[in-house]
Amino acid sequence: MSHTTKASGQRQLWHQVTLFDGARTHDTPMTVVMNEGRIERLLPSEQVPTQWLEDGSIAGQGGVITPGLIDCHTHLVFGGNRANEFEQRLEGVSYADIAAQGGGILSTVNATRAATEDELFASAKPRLEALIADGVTTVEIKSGYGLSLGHERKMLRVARRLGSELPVDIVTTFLGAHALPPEYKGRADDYITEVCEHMLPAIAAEQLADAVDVFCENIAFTTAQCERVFQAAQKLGLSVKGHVEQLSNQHGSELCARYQALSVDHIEWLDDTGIEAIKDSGTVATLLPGAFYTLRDTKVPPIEQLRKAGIPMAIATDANPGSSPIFQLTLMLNMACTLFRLTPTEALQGVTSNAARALGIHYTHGTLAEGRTATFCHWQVEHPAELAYSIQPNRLRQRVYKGQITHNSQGGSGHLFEM
Ligand code: DI6
Ligand code: FE
Repeated sequence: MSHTTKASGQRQLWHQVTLFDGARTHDTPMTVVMNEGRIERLLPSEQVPTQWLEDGSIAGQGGVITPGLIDCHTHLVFGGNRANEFEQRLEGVSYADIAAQGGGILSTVNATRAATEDELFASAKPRLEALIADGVTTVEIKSGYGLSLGHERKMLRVARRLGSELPVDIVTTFLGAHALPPEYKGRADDYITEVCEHMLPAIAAEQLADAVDVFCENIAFTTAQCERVFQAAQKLGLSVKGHVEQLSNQHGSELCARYQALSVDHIEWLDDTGIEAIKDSGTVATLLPGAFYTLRDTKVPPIEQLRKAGIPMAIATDANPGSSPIFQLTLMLNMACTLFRLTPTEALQGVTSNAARALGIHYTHGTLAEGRTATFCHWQVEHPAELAYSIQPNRLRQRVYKGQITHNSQGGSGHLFEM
């Protein structure tokens, strides 16, 4: 068999689709051509050679194509759940009060420490499958509920294993500085020393983490303590990022900017000085509307200022058992628009190109372009804005991951498009 025959035999087309490529929505009907696992061409449908339509197979027609979605901030691996605290909060106890009473993150730490690797894998898998069914093809997963080398390592191994067993790219982040473990009560600086001198080097040596995160907050670690973690990460050549300015302004964003952090996450309390600092550092502003919603926050991140400063904005689920028990990224598109007033285009950039940037993988992920690995979603909607506009599951018609169709459905009850 000649090479040409083989190549054209494998050509698959998504014809006359509305294309959002990660940056913009094309205004003419487009055709996505896949060949040997790559995007061979992205071209206006009217320019598709007739021969291709005859030879190649039409894998889809009509609807919308976007890059595979990227959830760039999750705590997907954890033991137990916190439905009891949900009830407490409904009775008026605050998230910070629950944390101060030894609940919150620490109750998940207890449950995570008690779980085996297999148990953590089994509980995380359906959560990841929910994201996958919603069009997600890359997920960042943080540690941070182990808070000792052994348990943090266990979490990160589970994250890596999820990526090897399911059709999804997993990016791992070491979040040893998430909360103070009970055995270090009153000795936060000593715990940070343990993180910097023992845990982080061991995790780096095993290549279990792609980046390092911290929780810089009055209920967590000080800016000075977070800086020590960043210094240790920098020495090991690992990129950093931070949970900053979520509940108060600790100027964590300025710290992040000084260490060229990949992203500053939450940032409800980000002020002008913080914006000025991250403006030129290449740092992405990651918005987590699910946590804002769950905690019934009222302080909205400074969207207009971020927009004016040209700072890229990403959106993620922050999927975790406490402040954001949410495993649906398309719902975050809606919340980013409804709660934070992003435009649907900004929201879509936030789960594609800008989310890739927040993970430092934008050279390979988050944008559809000729020559790239074919990882994309075919949606049963007529315009990309609909993905943000309505809250509706089962709109994913096909999910293509690294050239393989890993999901194929008619999507709900309607049959909008002819195959
Ligand atoms: N901020 C968050 O939103 C999560 N961690 C963090 O530092 C919440 C974690 C939790 O409540 O379990
Ligand atoms: Fe988080």
